[in-house]
Amino acid sequence: MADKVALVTGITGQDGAYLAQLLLDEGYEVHGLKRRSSSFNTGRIEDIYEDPHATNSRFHLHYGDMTDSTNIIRLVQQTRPTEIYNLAAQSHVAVSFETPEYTANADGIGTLRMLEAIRILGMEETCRFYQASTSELYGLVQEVPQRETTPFYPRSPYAAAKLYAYWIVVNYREAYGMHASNGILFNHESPLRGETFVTRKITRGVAAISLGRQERLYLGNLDAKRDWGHAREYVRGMWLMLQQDTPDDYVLATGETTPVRTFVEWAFAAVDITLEWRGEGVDEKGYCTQTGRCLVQVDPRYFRPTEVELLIGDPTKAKEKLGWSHETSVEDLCREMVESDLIVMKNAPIGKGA
Ligand code: NDP
Ligand code: GDR
Repeated sequence: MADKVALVTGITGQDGAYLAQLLLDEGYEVHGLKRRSSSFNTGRIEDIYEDPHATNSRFHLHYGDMTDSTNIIRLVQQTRPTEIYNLAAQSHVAVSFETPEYTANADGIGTLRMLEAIRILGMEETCRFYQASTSELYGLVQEVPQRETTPFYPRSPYAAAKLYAYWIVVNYREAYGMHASNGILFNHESPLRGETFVTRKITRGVAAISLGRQERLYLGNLDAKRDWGHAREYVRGMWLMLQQDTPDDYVLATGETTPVRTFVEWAFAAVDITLEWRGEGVDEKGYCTQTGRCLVQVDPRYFRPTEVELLIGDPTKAKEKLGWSHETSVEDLCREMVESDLIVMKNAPIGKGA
């Protein structure tokens, strides 16, 4: 059996794809939990997918679901991981208001199921655990910049579920001496970002508009501010947390915040379109070109019942203890995403969605 065996939940998601590549590069045997889907859901990991019939394959996918304890226990028993990265979640904040019970089950209790599997199998001393915690825990602003000691104030069913997950990780660490750590990650994006998160929605929309394939982009709250970094850099921080002698909780962030509105302007600038703001509302108001063509309109359907207005993280602890810091600026990230979507868009029709 290999020395370094990782089990990654959420391997088909943005972070799972980058983390799987990093772990393979670091010499791990990688097992991923994927959900059964009626269509292919492995697009992000196509490049690292290995034929299961190949000998010496170090990459293995297993069907599973965070809501199924039997599956999780069996998976941990079969794969005997030395490190578990728990990334699986219903991760869309707005959707969590529509599916609060499912979100609590998958994101909150799902984390408990994974920790219990380690305990039931007597692997507390042999298996390290990473939990995908989030800056959404901070919610309503209590302090800026937000750091590990800032009080939490969740503002969505998603954040409340992740709050339970955060504390159950802390509790299992203290109660059973497990090497379990929370990464409190601020927003991180990439060309692999899910299409309905705001950055990707913008960069896809901009690519489609610039190619004449879409008339207009409809968005919600343009005044929200986020601390956006590059996902590839953040998964390295996850891995570093599990390489420490002692478990702990860390903020990963850039320390800079940007309004959604500015991200929109940068994205259009990347395709040489200059926009001017003509106020919110319907008809020809919103972001328009100088000739008056309205390209971005605010649609209240994308407003959330409770919003997180401002996130800006303080990554000092991660820098000092892990030697981690971000590299890519948010403006470069935006440009990379637009350029990638232009390529994607030229090869595939645009879908509809939030
Ligand atoms: P994604 O939404 O891209 O990926 C989520 C993954 O979880 C997918 O693989 C998805 O499978 C899987 N999943 C969802 N529900 C279940 C379930 N019930 N059982 C098993 N698998 C499930 O998220 P990201 O990669 O962006 O984020 C990874 C983790 O980090 C999430 O927990 C997220 O909440 C958290 N996080 C993300 C941040 C970010 O900015 N990206 C910031 C802070 C925390 P499928 O592909 O089939 O849908
Ligand atoms: P967030 O990311 O809620 O921060 O959660 P998202 O990109 O969905 O929203 C960021 C901000 O943009 C505003 N917004 C819109 N959002 C979406 N999705 N669609 C729109 O049309 C739109 N218009 C404006 C939102 O209101 C919000 O203020 C992400 C997820 O990855 C979580 O899983 C993770 O925990 C946090 O980041 C950190």
